[in-house]
Amino acid sequence: MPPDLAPARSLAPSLALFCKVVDNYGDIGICWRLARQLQQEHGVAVTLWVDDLASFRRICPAVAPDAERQQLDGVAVRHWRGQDGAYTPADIADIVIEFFACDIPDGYIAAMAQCTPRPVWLNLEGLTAEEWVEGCHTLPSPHPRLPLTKHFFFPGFTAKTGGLLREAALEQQRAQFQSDPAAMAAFLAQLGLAPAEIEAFKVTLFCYPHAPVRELFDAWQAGAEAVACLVPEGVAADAVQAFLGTEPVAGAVATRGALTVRVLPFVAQPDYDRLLWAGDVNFVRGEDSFVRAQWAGKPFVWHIYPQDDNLHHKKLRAFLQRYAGGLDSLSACSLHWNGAALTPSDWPQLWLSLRAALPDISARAAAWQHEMDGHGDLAANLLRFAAASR
Ligand code: TRH
Repeated sequence: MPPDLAPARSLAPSLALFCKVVDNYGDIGICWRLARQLQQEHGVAVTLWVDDLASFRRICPAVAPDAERQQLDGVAVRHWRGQDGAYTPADIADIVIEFFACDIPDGYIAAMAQCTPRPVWLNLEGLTAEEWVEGCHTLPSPHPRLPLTKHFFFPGFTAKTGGLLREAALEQQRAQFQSDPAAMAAFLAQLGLAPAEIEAFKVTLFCYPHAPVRELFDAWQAGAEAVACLVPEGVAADAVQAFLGTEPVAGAVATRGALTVRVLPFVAQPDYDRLLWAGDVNFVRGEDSFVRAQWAGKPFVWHIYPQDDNLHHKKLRAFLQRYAGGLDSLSACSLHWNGAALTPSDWPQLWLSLRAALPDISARAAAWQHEMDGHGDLAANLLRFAAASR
């Protein structure tokens, strides 16, 4: 830990993180990851308030879906049932984080205003590679009535942002796993893969339903190389069912031509990392799996979360500009995968070009990791900012 982080431990003994699950698993995925890291690496006493325990349980099977309060991996988890409730200053944490501008209860805010000193209040925003983020990171937003100031905290890809979530031991765990083919094979076998699938070129597929999955399956099926496509249960369900000819439940598998599609159980977060480490190419989506794919050091194709008026295409291009300069096949594949290309999609050709460029794309993945490392990790950056704000 850098020496200038040391005071954060004593200045930030408690932290409340409020998470509203808007959609899918990324909201709770990010908050759960951050909560654990703050507790485990920095000794912060974290309370995670979350409104949807069922979604939480899919990425963390230890979650009890009916519990008002539970302790998980050293984190106090509270079921956030609504905006009502009475709070006193004794209930308020030293650092209060609202994720994605979710409205925290009025009573909690009123009690925050009564604290001495006042808590550090942050709005942890979504990840984007757009340049404007640098100007907005850490900007203050005074409360209209109460003596409180909230600050924006943006994750990001440059030194003028909060950086990316990354656990201190992650790189070592990944290196160990990837240098141990027996462990990797055992892990994949445990997920149900047959030896031929473990030997094949492995693609993990996590995307939104509108991705052109059928076209990609057609290209792989007609290709010369054996491809094992591993799809978590519930993902691209229509295309997977059409390929399998059966319900796409965990364990379902079919081979046509060169392609085997296998439905995997949804796994706990640490196992999803292992899956990405074992993949030869990873298709990821949203925010958290997108970042994990970057730490996996493997080539990846990102399906960005769709927004109105195709705002997400701008964000996709901003990322590709930072990441994929000189890697035309990766840019082309990414734009076509997201429906953002200006030309018709020729998936056999797009895939062949990407496949041929994998050594260059892998080299870029390693250089990118190194570059991102230089910005520190989001949890440490956040604590450093909080300590300086108190
Ligand atoms: O699930 P996502 O699409 O989530 C989000 C949310 O929709 C959110 O509202 C939106 O703002 C955001 O995307 C951009 O994709 P994401 O972010 O990749 O989150 C998935 C989480 O699920 C991530 O923490 C990894 C985890 N996961 C597992 O733990 N096991 C699995 O088997 C899989 C496939 C994923």
